[in-house]
Amino acid sequence: MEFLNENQRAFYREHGYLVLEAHLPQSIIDDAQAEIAHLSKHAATLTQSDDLIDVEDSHTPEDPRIRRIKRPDLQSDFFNNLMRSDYILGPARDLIGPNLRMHTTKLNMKKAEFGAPVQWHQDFAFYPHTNDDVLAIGVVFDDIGLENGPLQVFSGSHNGSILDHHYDGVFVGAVDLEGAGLDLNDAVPLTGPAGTITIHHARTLHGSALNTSPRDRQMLFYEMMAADAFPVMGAMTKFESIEQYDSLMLCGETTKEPRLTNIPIRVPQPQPAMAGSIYEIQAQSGKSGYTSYEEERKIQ
Ligand SMILES: O=C(O)CCC(=O)C(=O)O
Repeated sequence: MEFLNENQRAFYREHGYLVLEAHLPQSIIDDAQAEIAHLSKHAATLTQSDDLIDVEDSHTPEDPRIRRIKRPDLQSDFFNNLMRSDYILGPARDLIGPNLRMHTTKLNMKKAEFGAPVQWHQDFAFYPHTNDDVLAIGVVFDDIGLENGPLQVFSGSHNGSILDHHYDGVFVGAVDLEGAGLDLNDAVPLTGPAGTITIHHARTLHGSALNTSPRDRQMLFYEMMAADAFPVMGAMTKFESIEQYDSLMLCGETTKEPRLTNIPIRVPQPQPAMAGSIYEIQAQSGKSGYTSYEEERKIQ
């Protein structure tokens, strides 16, 4: 093992998530903040989302409001190098083996006062694969507490079914907690100081609230899988050709022999009219939405 001890691996297997507090040094956090400020400048030229940046509904060029920086690995050598570093790949290899392929990357900004919620969902509902050695590593660039929209997870949900993410017969990427018989108060908030990383299994049910606090919550997600996990037809994974797919290898060896395991899947079809970012897809849901963490849980 490179980073994780057996207890941490067992915790991930049992609960479907893991938090490594203060995993990154301060120098990386400082450089990341500077890089985010640099990439954010583009928003002042936008009236609507484009290929680089997803903006909040209340965004204007005069008062730029960024919801997400898309594909930071493509926009920034810094974030590309961080993804390929042992800080990120070490724990991933300890959990799902030496051969890793990237799925995608995104930097969810969740800015102070207005940062958008992400409705409850399982990543595997968006991209079912032939096996579930699929995970997301969240890199925390601000201190995250209960007030600024922490990622929340349902412990052990990775061992259950893929829940209904449809509304009116269309895939909307969101789960109705009540309908699924789940109690919000059972969700675990993943908090920690800047430099913390979170790891969640692709079948783990998760979401995060609106950030009404005066503190930003900037969190980058590196999503990846074992190289022998292949997308199921109808998944929202980009698969243009085997060459393109192999260009996503992060480390180890690729394969042309997908590993099939006995896991539940659902296909995210039919797709909604607007199949852009998760925010746009979930906006088409009539399912009950998030307010702030405090309002949700009726706490002060
Ligand atoms: O930003 C968050 O808190 C959740 C992100 C997430 O689950 C997603 O973007 O798919």
